[in-house]
Amino acid sequence: VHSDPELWEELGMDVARFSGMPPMLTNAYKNIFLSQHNRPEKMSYFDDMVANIHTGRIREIYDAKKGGKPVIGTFCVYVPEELVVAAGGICIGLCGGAQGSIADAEKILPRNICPMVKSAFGFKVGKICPYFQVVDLVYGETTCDAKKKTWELLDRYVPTHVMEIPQMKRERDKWLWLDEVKDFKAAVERITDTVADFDAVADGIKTINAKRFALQRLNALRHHNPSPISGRDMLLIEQIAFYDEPVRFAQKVHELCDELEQRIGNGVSVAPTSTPRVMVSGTPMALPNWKLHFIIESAGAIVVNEESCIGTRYYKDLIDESSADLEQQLERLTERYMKIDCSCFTPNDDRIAQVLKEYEASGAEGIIDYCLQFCHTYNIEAVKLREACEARGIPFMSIETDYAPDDVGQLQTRVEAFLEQI
Ligand code: BJ8
Repeated sequence: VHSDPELWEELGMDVARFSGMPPMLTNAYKNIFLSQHNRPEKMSYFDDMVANIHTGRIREIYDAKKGGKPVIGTFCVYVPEELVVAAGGICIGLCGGAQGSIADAEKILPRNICPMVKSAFGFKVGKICPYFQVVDLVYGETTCDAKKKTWELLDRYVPTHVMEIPQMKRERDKWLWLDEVKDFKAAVERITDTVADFDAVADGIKTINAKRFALQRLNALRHHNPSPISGRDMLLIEQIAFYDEPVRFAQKVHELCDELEQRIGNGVSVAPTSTPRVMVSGTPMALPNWKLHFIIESAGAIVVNEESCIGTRYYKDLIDESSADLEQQLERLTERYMKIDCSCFTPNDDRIAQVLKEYEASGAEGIIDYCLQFCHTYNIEAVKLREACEARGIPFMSIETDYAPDDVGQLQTRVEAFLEQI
C-alpha cells in the first residue's frame, strides 16, 4: 500500500500518525489476500485499488475536486448516489471498518455504541482518513440511533446534512421520502452549482445501474459450484464499489466476470466442490473489515454470498430507466431505495424472505448472521431469521463482534463447530 505524505499534508491529515497505516494495511493484505491460491488474474486491478487507496485514487478525486467536482461523503446505501453523479459531483462511501480509529472516537463518543460509527467518527476526529479530508460535505441519515445522533457531533468537524429515512414503508412514508430525495438533490446542486435536469438524472441513473448490474453479474457467477472466486475477494470488490470511479469500476468488474466465465468453462476454481459453502447475512463490513470472511475461509469453507449493504443490499435492485419526466424519475428512484430492507425498518419481513431467496440462489449450506456489537436492530432481527432458518432446516449461527482481535480465537472455534454441522 503506497504512501504520499505530501498529498496527505495538503489534505490536512495527521501525517505523522497516518504514516504507520499503509505498512499495517500492506501486511494484513498480504496475509489475507495475496496468500490465496489460484486467484483470478483480473483481481490485479482490485489489488491496485487497495495499493493506491491512500494515494492514486485520492489524488484522482482531489484533482477532480480542484477541477470543479465537489465530493459528497455518505454512510448509508439509502443516500442516492445517482443524484450526486447527475449533479456533477463525486460520491464516496465513508463507513469505517478499522480498529485503529476507535480510540480517537472514544475520547468523545460513548464506548458502548456500534464500532462502525466509532471507526468513521474517529477517522475524522483523528484526521487519519484521506477520504474524510477530501469531502466537501457529508450526508448522513436517520437510520439507527447511533448514526443519527453522531451526525450532530460530526457536523462540528465537517458540514453534515441529514436525510430523514422513515422507519416504516407505508404510502405516506413514500411521500416523505420523496421530499427528502428532493431536498438531497437540491443540497447537492447547491454545492456543485449545477441543476440536474432530466437528461443529467437519466445519465446518473444509467451509470449507477450499470455499476450495480456488473455486481449482480459477478455475484451470480461466484455462486457456481465449484466457486471461481473466493468470498473474501468478492467482499473486497463490494467494498471498492464505494470509492472507485463508477464507470471504470463496472468495466473492470465485467472483465473479471469474463475471466470467471472462462474459469467455469474450464473447470478452474478456488476450492473443490466438497468445500462447505456459507452465506453471510447482517450488518455491513466496511473496509478494511475482513475479519469474519478470513476466519470462515481459513477454517476451510468458502463464503458464497453477502446479504449485506456491502453486498447484495447495495446492488440487488436497479432503477427503472424509462421515466417520462423528472418527477417520475425521482419517484422511481425513491421506490427503488424503498426496496432496501434494512433492519432499521419495522416490520421488515421482506428481509427474511430475501435472505432465504439468496440462500437458495447461492447454493449455500448454512448461514452465519453477522452483527456488529451494539447494533440492536440487526441483533433483534436475528431472532426471526433464526426461526425462519430452523423451520426450514437451514444451519444457522449468529455472531456478534467488533473490530478488535480479542475474540478471534473464540470465533474460530465457533465457526469450526458450525462447519461440522453442514
Ligand atoms: S441501510 S445497514 S448502511 S443503516 S451496524 S451503524 S445500523 S448500529 S450500518 Fe446501515 Fe444503511 Fe441500514 Fe445498510 Fe447502526 Fe447497526 Fe452500526 Fe449500522
